[in-house]
Amino acid sequence: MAGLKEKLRNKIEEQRLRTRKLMKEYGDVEVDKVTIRKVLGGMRGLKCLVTDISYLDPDMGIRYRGYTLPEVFEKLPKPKGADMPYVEGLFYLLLTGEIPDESEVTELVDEFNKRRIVPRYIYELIDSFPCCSHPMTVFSSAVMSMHRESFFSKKYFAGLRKEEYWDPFYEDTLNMLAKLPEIATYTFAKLYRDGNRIQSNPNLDFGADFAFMMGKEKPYDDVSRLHFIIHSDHESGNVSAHTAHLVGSSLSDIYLSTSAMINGLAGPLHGLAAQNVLQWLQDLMEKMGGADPTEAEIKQFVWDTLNSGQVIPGFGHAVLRKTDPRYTIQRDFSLQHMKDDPLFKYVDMLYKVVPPILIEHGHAKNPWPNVDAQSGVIQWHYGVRDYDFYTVLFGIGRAIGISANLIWDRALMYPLERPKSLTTDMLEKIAGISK
Ligand code: CMX
Repeated sequence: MAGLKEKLRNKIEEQRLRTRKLMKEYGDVEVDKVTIRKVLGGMRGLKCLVTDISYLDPDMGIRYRGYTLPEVFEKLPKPKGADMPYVEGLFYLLLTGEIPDESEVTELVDEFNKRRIVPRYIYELIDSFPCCSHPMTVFSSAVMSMHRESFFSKKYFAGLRKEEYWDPFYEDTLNMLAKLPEIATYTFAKLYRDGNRIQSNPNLDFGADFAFMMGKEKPYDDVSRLHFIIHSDHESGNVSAHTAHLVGSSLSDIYLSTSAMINGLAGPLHGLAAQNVLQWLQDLMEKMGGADPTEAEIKQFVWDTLNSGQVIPGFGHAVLRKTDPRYTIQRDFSLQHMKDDPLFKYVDMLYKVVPPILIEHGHAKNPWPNVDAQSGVIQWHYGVRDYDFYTVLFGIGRAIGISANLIWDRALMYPLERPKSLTTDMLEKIAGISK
């Protein structure tokens, strides 16, 4: 993979000059104002992170390296006969900012295939988990246990110049990403299919191999590519990406950082929402006894959820203020491939019914659907009905984005993250509250 690595090396040199200049000559320029609301409010919106891999526009949604999602899907090369692009091509784009050509993407597909063999102890580790373990726990542990494979860690302790950190980090990253489809599908097989696994096929690309190991026919290969691509990155402030960045800043390797990212993703306000959407939709279906609900019945169900103090899963977002384009892309796919699916019909009705209710409810800043409102329903349609597994699928995608980010973090030699905390007394004093 000399081509990609050399390209990256040149880009790193250029980028280092830019960050060095900013730090040296403009280090004291103010970027944002820190208010008590931001300190107590989960740092919502505080501009204090940097990444060039993706940017989340509140109205337009995510852009990868400046490209909107529809542009990404249009421009990236696709495998023969596929409607969705290579996942490997997306990784190339995130890493370099360039759309790869056919030969560049094929080279990366080959590179991933060379590195895909999963060490035996990973299978044994997965086998050793007690039944009813959540797949995210298993997935996170399996990834973390590969820390022993890290070239970066070994080289660091042998003495490595800071300027060269990114090189072994890059090698670790390719080694890890190439193994994720097999680790995830073995976790699936172990937890839900009595350990009956299908071995990977070295002639397939990332998305097709994942579908193959899940035992799924077409178009599940495209479903997988679509899913991994739209979940890969959402700039740096979300819990999973930020966790990876934070843990990586202590020079933990890619395995430890990715495992931490997976743990952050496993929370119900983040990646677990796709699973919650499914549970919630099925409660609704059960209530309807299989009959098609009227709009009034759906409205009542939404209000009942809100009045019981719960959030409507799959709606709202910390940054977005319009319908998530990741939702729209999945909706378009569903309209093309599964428009008569009963659950999809529910999702479509909710798309019309929920936003006005959330506006009337008056709490959520964004009443529109997010990525999770739709993703689980597609998986359900294609027979992946063990919905605890949905967040693992999100995790594979997110690993691709955070990997590109972490390689760049190390390349630009970003320091240990260490914000300062205050006490409540101090905040009251700053506010001028006298006791
Ligand atoms: N249903 C009901 N209430 C909601 C809501 C929803 N879908 N979304 C937000 N709210 C409420 C919040 O709970 C909060 O209530 P309080 O003021 O009573 O505490 C209020 O609206 C303001 O919240 P916000 O600023 O609009 O949203 P946050 O940035 O705090 O939270 C998110 C964002 C996604 C956690 C929230 O919208 C939510 O809980 N949505 C449902 C879960 C979900 O779909 N998560 C997936 C997110 C996608 C991703 O992981 O990328």
